[in-house]
Amino acid sequence: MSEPLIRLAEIHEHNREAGTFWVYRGDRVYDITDWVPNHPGGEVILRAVGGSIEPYWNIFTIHQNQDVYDILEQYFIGNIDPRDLVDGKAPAGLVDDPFKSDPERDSSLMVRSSRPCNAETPASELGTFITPAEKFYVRNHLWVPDVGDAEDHRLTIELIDGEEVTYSVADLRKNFREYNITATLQCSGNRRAHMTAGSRPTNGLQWQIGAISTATWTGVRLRDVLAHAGVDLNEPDEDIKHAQFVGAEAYGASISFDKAIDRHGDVMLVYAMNGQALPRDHGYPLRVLVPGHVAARSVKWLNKVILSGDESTSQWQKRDYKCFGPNVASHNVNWDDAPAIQETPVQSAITGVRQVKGDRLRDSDLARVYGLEEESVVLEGYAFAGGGREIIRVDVSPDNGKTWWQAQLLPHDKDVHDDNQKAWAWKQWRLALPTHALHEHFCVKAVDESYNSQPEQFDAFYNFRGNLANGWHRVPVSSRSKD
Ligand code: HEM
Ligand SMILES: Nc1nc2c(c(=O)[nH]1)N[C@H]1C(S)=C(S)[C@@H](COP(=O)(O)O)O[C@H]1N2
Ligand SMILES: [Mo]
Repeated sequence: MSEPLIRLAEIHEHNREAGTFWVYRGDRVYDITDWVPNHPGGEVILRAVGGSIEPYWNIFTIHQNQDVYDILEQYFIGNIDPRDLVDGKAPAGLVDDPFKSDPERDSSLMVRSSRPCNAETPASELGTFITPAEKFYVRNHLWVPDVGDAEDHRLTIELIDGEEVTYSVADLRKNFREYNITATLQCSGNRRAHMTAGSRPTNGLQWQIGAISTATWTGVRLRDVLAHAGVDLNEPDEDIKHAQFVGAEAYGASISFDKAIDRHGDVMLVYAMNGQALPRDHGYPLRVLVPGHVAARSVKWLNKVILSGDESTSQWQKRDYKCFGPNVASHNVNWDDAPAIQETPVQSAITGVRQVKGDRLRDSDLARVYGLEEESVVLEGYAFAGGGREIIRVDVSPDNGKTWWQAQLLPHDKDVHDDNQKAWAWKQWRLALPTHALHEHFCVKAVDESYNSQPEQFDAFYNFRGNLANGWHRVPVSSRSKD
């Protein structure tokens, strides 16, 4: 054997106190020092250094995947000395399960990884304007922290001079005006599976169309709380450039200070969702809501807001949630070359395709709206743009892009925006087409009020993390269900 043999005692020395970090899996040893700053799961990886990664990967099941094994192999440095093996293996050990107090989830959610929980809203629920809280997609990087009594939970605001002001959730409720904002949250990985299928493999959870949902959120405005804590909103200290948010489990992210205090930005500290207390998965007892921005900035289980000259230093601000050119890969990326994703581009998807005929067609308002008499196909879906930009049009093609129809944008059950409020929520759309128009693939693309739209293909927009996958959504004509 040409690989060096390494004693377990030597591996143990390369622990989190050391400058270089080693781990083992089976009888193979890896020096992962260079990987640590690139790890999508952040610094929690340091828990395993100096020992076996297996008990951690049994818990963080997201790693039980060939792409992850391939990354690990790049750092191979040798085998464990057989003198330290029992039945050809080194001991894996036991670790405490950090997910043991995670909540129960609705069984209809489509689970992409169970520990941490990442689960998408089923297509059947994407066709309604407000997503029921228990069907709202869940995107957790780590475990759900157990924060105890909601009203006692504390939020600390750290001002630019280092001074801290603390509020309980009860203080927030009592001292500030309450607002309701209906807003869509979309994960930057929504539709990543389509980028993979339409172009090349991407790292990350392979979400379909359901890493997006909409709720009515209740809470107070961050700008009001900052003003109370001592920030001069009219002439703020020029050194303040960012508002950083820290979650109770270790997650963190930031937004620009301008967005944080924008009178029309509607950044909120929310404690209720669809009229009920926030569910634990969605940030109980307090989360930030940053409407119009990628959902990664809406930090859950909020502990702290830090006003700063700098962005959050977290993994999820600095090393992830960025898009690079199609030629850039995980081995040659310079993370500092791109800004963190904040506002998001136009997105749309087809959530249902039904065939309607006979009495059902005559009884529906489709016949009246579209003048349809013969057998028809009804398509439904959503369209959404970041930055509060309104969706002005949804174009649907029944023949892979040769001919186009405009979908009907559905009115919402209640009027969600007042005159000054931006378009923070998605639009539901519907279109009925005569069956003779169908050919191979339906496609959809939406257009926002700035006339931004979506790319036709994925190749030219490929990025190795599969973020912001918004190529035209295509579904085979044959996928229609009979009504
Ligand atoms: C050398 C060892 C490791 C490698 C190569 C590795 C690799 C990766 C990769 C590629 C992902 C992204 C997966 C995806 O998004 O599909 C990931 C995520 C993650 N890893 Fe690791 N990992 C390692 C060790 C660990 C350890 C020991 C822990 C915990 C103690 C850990 C915790 C996590 C967590 C929590 C995530 C989720 C991040 C997210 O949801 O975005 N990892 N890891
Ligand atoms: N504290 C904390 N906040 C977080 C996350 C997290 O893992 N921890 N995930 C972020 C990401 S990437 C997304 S897409 C949204 C998901 O919110 P949801 O689970 O309520 O749908 O929360 C964001 N806020
Ligand atoms: Mo996300």
